[in-house]
Amino acid sequence: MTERLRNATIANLPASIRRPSFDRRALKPGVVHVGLGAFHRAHQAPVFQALAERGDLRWGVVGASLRSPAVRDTLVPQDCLYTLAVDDGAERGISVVSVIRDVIVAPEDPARLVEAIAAPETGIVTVTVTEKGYDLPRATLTSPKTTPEHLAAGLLKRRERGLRPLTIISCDNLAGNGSKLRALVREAANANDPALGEWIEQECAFPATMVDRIVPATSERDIERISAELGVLDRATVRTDGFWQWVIEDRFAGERADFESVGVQVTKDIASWEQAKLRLLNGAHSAMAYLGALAGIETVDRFVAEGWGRALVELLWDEVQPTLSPSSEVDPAAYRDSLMARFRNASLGHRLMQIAMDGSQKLPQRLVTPAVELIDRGNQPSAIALVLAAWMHFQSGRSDAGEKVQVDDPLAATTSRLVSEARNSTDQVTALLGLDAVFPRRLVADSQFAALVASHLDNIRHLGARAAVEHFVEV
Ligand code: CS2
Repeated sequence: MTERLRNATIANLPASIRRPSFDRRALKPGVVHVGLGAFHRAHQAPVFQALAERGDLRWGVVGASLRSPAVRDTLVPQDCLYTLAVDDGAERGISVVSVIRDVIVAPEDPARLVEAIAAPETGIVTVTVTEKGYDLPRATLTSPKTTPEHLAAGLLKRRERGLRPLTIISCDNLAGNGSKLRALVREAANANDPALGEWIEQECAFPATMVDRIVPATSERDIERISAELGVLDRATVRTDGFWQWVIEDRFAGERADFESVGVQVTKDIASWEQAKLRLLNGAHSAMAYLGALAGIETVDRFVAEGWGRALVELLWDEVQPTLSPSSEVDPAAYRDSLMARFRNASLGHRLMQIAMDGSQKLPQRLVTPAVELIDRGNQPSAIALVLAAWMHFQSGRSDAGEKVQVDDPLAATTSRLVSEARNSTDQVTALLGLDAVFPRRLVADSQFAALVASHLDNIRHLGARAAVEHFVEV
């Protein structure tokens, strides 16, 4: 199939495919999005699409990639159109998303991204650059490389031109994502001009957010299957689960979208949502990723289809739930039920190796902080200790069956060296708990906790991950 999904081919799509109801040409570029991956295309872009469908045409998206030209090379030949295939296990629906107007590849042309941020029509910047994208600024604002540098350079131009400030919304799975991004942007700005830093602090808004949608990486098979249904080739298609949630802290600068009208929650109590999501959903995901990868299980649904797998997730949740701050908005029991139903969705095929990526960046906010909080209250977090032991064993790059597993992590070279130098489980745990970027000193200093992790690691080594979990869930 060579004909691509394009403006000119939309009209020929089968009737079952949902098409946009608004005129794209009237769409204004009100949003700049940094990090134009599948998650954005399945999460924030459909929200701006829904606003346009309701007649608010201010929020067309200019997307930017800070890494490779791949996304531009996929989207631009199809007029920035793509399909979203929603599959909640029972029902499937495919719709065309047409809200992206243009794609910028920042490393090729950083000035274009800066200009987009500084454009008068821009009112909102959204950011999905993953946990490791929150780099300290290193370059100057005249040759920006990182996200905070691009943002500070764009804001500098806005201030010089007397334009309105922006609302900059971090949509990454970090605790306090808004204030983290604000601190980095301020740092980049201050290095240039402290008055710019002050303007950003006073005028711009960096709301914290909780974002949730499960988005498996698109495979060649998905592209073939969905294109066959469309009758045209869509190389940018994204598959996702039926559930989605976006909760934004009520903190905006200037004009803002009527987010509530399309199902986004705007709240003063963002911390409770963020905590519940990171610790229950993402925490369980990471647990399944390392234990599952060692046990030779490929997907989330296969993991919870095992009695021991489901029991482990429930025990982990029992352990973590008391660390959640009481909230009138989040009901942990109902939340757990809905998560388990999503995990069981077998039609998504959400691969555990996708989740296993970047563990050193993900574990702190998902499981390490709750572990420290539990220890501070006098409890030993034994389920978390088991997951950390699995992560530590996974760093050797071998599954229990001796197969190679890919450790895709910025710290992979270091962890692999530490693992190969360790003489036994205790050594290995001490060495890895010593990684400042992942574990606070408080944890390595706790000899009881280190011993607990080491005993789990011994079990995993000698029995394998599956039997180690079976042993754990029975006691
Ligand atoms: C996952 C998340 O890959 C991962 O680390 O835990 O991407 C998860 O699927 C999303 O946060 C769900 O909202």
